[in-house]
Amino acid sequence: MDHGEEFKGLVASVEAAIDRLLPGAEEPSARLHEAMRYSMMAGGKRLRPVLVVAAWRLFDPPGKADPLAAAVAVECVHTYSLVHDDLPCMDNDDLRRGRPTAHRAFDEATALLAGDALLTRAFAILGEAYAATPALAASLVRELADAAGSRRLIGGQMEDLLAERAPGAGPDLLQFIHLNKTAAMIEASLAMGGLCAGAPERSVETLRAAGRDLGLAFQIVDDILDTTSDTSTLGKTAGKDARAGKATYVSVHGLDAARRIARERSESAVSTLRGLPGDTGFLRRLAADLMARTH
Ligand code: GRG
Repeated sequence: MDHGEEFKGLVASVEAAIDRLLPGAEEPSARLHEAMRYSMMAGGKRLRPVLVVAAWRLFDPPGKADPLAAAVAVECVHTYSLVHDDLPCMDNDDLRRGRPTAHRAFDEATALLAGDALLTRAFAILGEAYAATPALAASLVRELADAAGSRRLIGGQMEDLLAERAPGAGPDLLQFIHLNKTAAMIEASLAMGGLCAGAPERSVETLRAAGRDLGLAFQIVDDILDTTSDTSTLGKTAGKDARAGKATYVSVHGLDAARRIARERSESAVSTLRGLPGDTGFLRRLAADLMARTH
């Protein structure tokens, strides 16, 4: 099957599961549920949930668990982080996924609560969907909580905000920020797919390692696109990083070196993926597509 069609098919099954697993827009509090759905159904590339399902497909033990609930949980946490990141106290952005940000479409308090509720719903989904396999439920909760917690996603975001207030970040701090703010959730997505499939721990570790490289490449590409692309193509405000004096791979290393480092990370992810069983072609194509965005 054509790679693009395969990606679209996975996105469609993820989006149907999102619709199924989120509270209905009319359920009280209707305004809160409407805001959660507004941000979750706004489109977006759905990279992380697709990674969950793509990793899960690599392994074939009998009776493996359905990965869609885990995929939705990852997308809930990712979307909460975007909603909060866009708030006036953080990045103060008006546009996300090609639409007004949640606090512009609703109001600041509603956006804050919708983000909180998406984060909480993620863990409720894992508890509900994997109740029949408690060990799996526990390992999924742990994987996602570690990736989203103070040592990873939130810690990366904290250091990112601090670096903005005190410019001059060097390569080590930049790497810390990107490994945690971005790569952690991509690592967790691949690992959670492996966990749902009952993959052996060494394969889950290989998935995390590939996710780390893919996540770094993804963030470097995001930094590059912020300087080379435009707002309507990105669906979010372009050129913001430079205006905010942000530490990015482009500001710290320059555009050419940023492109080279992204390519190296993507190639490293591809070679790590080759160490896994099953057909890793789809995941390797995803890594290649990611790099194609910078040309
Ligand atoms: C508020 C705890 C907290 C964290 C925020 C996600 C994030 C951390 C900040 C957003 C800004 C940013 C550039 C983050 C890096 C990760 C990234 C590139 C997110 C955007 O992911 P995409 O491009 O978005 O996959 P879509 O909309 O396609 O899902």
